[in-house]
Amino acid sequence: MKIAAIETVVFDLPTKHPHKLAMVTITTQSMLLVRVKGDNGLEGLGEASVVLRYGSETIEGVQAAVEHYLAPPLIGRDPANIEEILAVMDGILKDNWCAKGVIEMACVDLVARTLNVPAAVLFGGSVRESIPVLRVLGNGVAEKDIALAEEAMAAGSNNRFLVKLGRADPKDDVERALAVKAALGDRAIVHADANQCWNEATANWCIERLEAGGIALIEQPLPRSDVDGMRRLTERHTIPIMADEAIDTLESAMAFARNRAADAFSIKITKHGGLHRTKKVAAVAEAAGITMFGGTMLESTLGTFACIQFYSTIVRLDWGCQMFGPLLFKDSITVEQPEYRNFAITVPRKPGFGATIDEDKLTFYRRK
Ligand code: MUC
Ligand code: MG
Repeated sequence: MKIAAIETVVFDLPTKHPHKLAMVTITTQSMLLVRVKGDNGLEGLGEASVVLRYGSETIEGVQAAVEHYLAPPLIGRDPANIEEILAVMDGILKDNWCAKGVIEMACVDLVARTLNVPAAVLFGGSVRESIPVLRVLGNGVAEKDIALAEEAMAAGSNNRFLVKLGRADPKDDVERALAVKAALGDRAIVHADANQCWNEATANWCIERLEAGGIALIEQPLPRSDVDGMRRLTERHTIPIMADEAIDTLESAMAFARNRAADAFSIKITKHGGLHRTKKVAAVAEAAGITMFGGTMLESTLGTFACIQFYSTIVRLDWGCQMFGPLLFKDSITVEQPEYRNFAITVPRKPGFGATIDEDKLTFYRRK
């Protein structure tokens, strides 16, 4: 099979309520749909979702990188030769993980659909039928976060939550996270994510209090480049420390593994530049005894289907996944909707990622 065409569409999905992160407040999330068309008449779908100031890419930049640089030399190549596809893209642009990752994602979907197997089969097969799913609480106000968590628990969609910190005064942040944990008690697991906002002294002060108040895990407390600081926090505190922004390339994952600078990694397909590269990062983590979390970049249903298909193959996914995007958005651009049940998301068994585009919805949400 050969790649006959690669097409892109930017679309913007509104959220049900503002989602406040340290970097940005999201009311509309911009995503890029990539369709890789095979000469066999089938197409593979990929989705890139970008959170501004999380990494360095923008959705318009990802589209330009795909359209102008990465896609043209891939036409006529076999999408099953993923290592070759990755090498060709690396020969054209440095980094640009999101742009490379979304093309690779669509190639994987196309190959799996052509073989008529779920994409998980290409990554060793699923080791679970559903994945416990954490919901990020991004209201920035304890009462609203608690109300949202109670609603999610009553609906059976989530009993794991994450409080976003790093935006406010550290003392207020800690108070808010502890208020959420105190209200939910033993009924829920609560993580905290500082998205690189603290220095080491602040992190030590906050982590001691968060741990004492029953928070289960601390994500990316320090700036991404601070491997030594993350190692010291990991050694000093009993509560698990997770690396997120700090690990993107295989080399950065190796540096964290070698230094044991985290207890856990948040892995993400587009952050690492595709499913194959994410599997390599997972292998480094596994070898170092580092557990994993199936992270999100706030994907819509399409990207969510791709992520859960892949995450179902990760053996040490001890922290479950964070694929709550479809619960935050008002609408979706796929015919199929993910199933959230028993606090977990079901892994579909359909060919590829198991998602098809609702063309009317895409027409409505595509950027004009
Ligand atoms: C993260 O884990 O930092 C993107 C959306 C969200 O809620 O969190 C970020 C990712
Ligand atoms: Mg994070």
